Amino acid sequence: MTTSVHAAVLPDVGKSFVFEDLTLDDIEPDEVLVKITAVGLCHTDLAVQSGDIPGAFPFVLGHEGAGVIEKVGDAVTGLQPGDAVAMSFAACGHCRNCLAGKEAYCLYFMPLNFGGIREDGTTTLTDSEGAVVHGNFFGQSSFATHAIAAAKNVVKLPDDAPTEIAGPLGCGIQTGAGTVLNSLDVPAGSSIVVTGTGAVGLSAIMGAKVAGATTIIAVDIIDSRLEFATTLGATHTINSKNEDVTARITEITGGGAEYGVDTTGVGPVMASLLSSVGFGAKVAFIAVSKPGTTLDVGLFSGKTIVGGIEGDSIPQNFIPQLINLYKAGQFPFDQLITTYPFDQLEQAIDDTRTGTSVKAVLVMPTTES
Ligand code: CXF
Ligand code: ZN
Repeated sequence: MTTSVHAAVLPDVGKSFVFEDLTLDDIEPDEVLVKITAVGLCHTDLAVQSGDIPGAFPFVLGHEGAGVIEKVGDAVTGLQPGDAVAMSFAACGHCRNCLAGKEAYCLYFMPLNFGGIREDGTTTLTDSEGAVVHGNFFGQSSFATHAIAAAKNVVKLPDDAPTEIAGPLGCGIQTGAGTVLNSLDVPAGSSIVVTGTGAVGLSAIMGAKVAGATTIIAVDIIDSRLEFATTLGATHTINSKNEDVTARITEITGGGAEYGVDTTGVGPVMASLLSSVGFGAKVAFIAVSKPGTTLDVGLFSGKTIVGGIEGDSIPQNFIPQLINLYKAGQFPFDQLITTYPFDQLEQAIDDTRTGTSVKAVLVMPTTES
């Protein structure tokens, strides 16, 4: 049976979202139908809108969805209608990287998450004229009242989890925290620099505090964000508009930090991070850079650079861990979130671009299903 959904459709690159009623296909045996409760807005949605990452148009974006399962396919085990879930990225599950437990590096990550089609090439959405609208963005397309996802790409939430704000755990928040806790595996007592204090950077800072890093340096150009970073665990802040980043970090750490995370994707910021870490340091670049961005690597001998995806997370393991840390008061990700009604998507985008909101979450209207 198909489902009528209300969705925000991106007609093409550079256009605004248009709200439309669409028809969502029936699920396949390995899929679930999720009634979306709320969905986070991630900079990757905006990168597709601006054309910095290619997409398939018209396209329903949204990839930080959380909600309640309405229907499960015949082959699905371990999930049932009524389960609260967060949705995460799509991975094929059978390529060499997936088989090695590295699903964030699925060889088919880009087509599965940005291609607008299921793995078997079919599409899931049509408009009122019967024309194809691309869905399956990050295996979900959750800027809509319902979404289809492969069962393996959803994470069952504990009964007392905050479903309304859980969606961003599936992308931005796991990316920041996971980069520190999984990709870099930062040890207690170490020093780390995080450039950019958006949702991903602040999640990296919270992750660094959880890891027990004792020198956590936040770099940004907005003083209010740096102050916020301090409340979440940053021990030092640097406004790179006013201060020499490398000189300050060298002074604070006595010769260069041990770990670095760039969440800006801006060439000169990444270069300053590279020159601010010492020999033996490990640096993760995790933002989407604008096409044409160049990086002056300087003298990076003795340093390791990784281009991480999704914080090397295995969402089914990592998201429940983050929720446990949240419940223990050690990972207050709720403080990053500003909620908006779904129909205020454009306002949420404006506030995200201007920095008024750190992590916008769009809450779906409550209706009988
Ligand atoms: C994305 C960024 C672009 C590459 C794949 C992962 N992260 C999430 O928004
Ligand atoms: Zn994202």
